[in-house]
Amino acid sequence: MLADNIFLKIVQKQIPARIVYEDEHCMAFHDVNPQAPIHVLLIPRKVIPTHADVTEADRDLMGHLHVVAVRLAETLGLGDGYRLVVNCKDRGGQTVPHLHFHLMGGRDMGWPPG
Ligand code: DGP
Repeated sequence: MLADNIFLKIVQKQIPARIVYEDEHCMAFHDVNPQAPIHVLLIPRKVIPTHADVTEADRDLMGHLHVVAVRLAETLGLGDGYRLVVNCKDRGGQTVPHLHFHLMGGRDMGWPPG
C-alpha cells in the first residue's frame, strides 16, 4: 500500500504536480481538487501513512513542516489568515495514506468544518 500511494509518486516525480516548494525533507503542491482559492498540500518526503503514525523520531521533521507552512502562507499571500488541516484515517476524512497538511486560504473559513 505504502509503495503505491499517489503522493509518493509525486515525491518521486513519477506523476506531475504544480509544485510550489520543495526541499530535502518536504514538498508542497497545489491540491488537484481545491476547496479554497489557495489550497496547497504540504507533505514530508518520508512516508508516514497517517498523523497517528508520527513518532518521537519525527519531531524535527514535524517542526520543519510547520515552519515551512508559515513561510508558504506568507509566500502565497495568506497574511490575513489561513487554515492548516490534517485529516487522519477514515473517520478523519483522509483519502491518501501519506501524511499531508492542507494549507488553505483566500476566503473566510467556516467553523465547525464538515
Ligand atoms: P485527504 O482527504 O486529507 O487525504 O486529502 C487528499 C487530497 O489530495 C485531496 O484534497 C485531493 C488531493 N489529491 C488526490 N490525488 C491528487 C493528485 O494526484 N494530485 C494532487 N495535486 N492532489 C491530489
